[in-house]
Amino acid sequence: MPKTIVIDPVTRLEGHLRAEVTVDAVNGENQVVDAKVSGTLFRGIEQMLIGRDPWEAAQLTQRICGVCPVPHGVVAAMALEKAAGSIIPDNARILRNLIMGANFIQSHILHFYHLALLDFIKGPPMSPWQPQWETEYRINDADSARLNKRYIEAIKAFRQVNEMTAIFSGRQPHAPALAPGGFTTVPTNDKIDLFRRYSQTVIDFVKNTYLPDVEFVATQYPEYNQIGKGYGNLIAFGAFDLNGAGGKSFFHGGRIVQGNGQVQPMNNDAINEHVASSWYENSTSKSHPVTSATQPVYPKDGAYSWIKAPRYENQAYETGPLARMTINGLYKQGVSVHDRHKARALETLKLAEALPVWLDELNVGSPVYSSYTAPTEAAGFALAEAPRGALGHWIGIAGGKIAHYQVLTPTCWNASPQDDDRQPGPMEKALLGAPVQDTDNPIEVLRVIHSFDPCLGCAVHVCRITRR
Ligand code: NFE
Repeated sequence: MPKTIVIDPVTRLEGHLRAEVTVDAVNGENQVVDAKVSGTLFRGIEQMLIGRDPWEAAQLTQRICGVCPVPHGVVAAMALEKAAGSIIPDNARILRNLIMGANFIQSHILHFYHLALLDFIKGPPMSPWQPQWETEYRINDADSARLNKRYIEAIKAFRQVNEMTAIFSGRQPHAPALAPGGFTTVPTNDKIDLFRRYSQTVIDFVKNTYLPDVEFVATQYPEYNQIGKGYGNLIAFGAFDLNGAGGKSFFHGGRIVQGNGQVQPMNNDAINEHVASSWYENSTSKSHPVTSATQPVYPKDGAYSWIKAPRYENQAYETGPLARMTINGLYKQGVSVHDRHKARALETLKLAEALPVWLDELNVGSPVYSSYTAPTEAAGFALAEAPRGALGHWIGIAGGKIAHYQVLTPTCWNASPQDDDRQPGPMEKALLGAPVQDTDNPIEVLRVIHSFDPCLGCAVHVCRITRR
């Protein structure tokens, strides 16, 4: 008999995700035969920006999320710079790479130790480790105790990485020094020395702790090398401009179709957002972010999410560290739950080792900001990467104010609902076929979902306005 399980909210992720899966016997094994994931909060930031000074987008869009504010601020600034036709000084480009790199690293460490690891080990009998699903945790007591201690060690590690971002951006989260045109703080020898010292600690933590722990968990649950595969369609926009001309990036963008290894070009004109399953006006469906509107309609027949369904040539794509690393030829093992964790950890090391190199390229005393003339009628967009994958901002300016704004986040790609052709989103597809041993404790569903590191705050762009 098929059984439908609802997990609402799915915990240990950012924001609010609801998962509804149907489990049935297939060839004698209970597995997921249908999956729907929903963003259950309203997406509001774009409307809030309408009528504002374009300059404000780099600050306000950072409030979409406390985990990845830096890429939102950087991409918003880049979109306005494109609209204004302005070019930032080299120091600002390097500072952006440094604070974005540190932001990715803190997010990845936080994800593994505080959000994903407890799917695989039994925690101590106290909060915040309990309650946990009543299921078989295969890792023995001694190794579980060792890994549980990491919970605290990882807090220390990512706190320090956040401090690295704050050294150059003024504060973390939500960097005040990040502005269209460049930075409002300057690099000094003291700041550079402190950042360099912290970089070495991070490299050591990732190399000696994070990477071995990810590998160890993978050896204990080898079946997750086969579970959670999904479509095998991977997309990246690319990020970390290395030469100022936009011609050379630390991660280039591209696509891989159905895991065939061949990297195809990525052309943003081929992106559209479907809303058949989303609580938005149907007439806006399949539009490109440069024109698409965010018109809420609730309730709506057939809809089950506040997340739109971005598609590339009307196909669903997974994005994130695994997509970036695979598209850049730096990861070649496949697509699965463990592949997402392993690629994320390997990317963390690659970025941590890049930080001191970029730091050497800063020029103390050289400019960090170029002033520009704010356009009155213009449009611009910027594509880059956030920790969870491909991120784009589109801005339209009329009468000197924001007339149009669209944000396309990584979790919109990954946790998207079914599209207009009823194709499931990447996370929904990855859940199909996942075995579920005990429908009262569907831990396998959580392991697949957490491997994507979803952030629903980003996906629905929620904003809470508190009135005094
Ligand atoms: Ni809220 Fe974010 C990242 C962005 S996820 S964490 O990474 O953009 O959609």
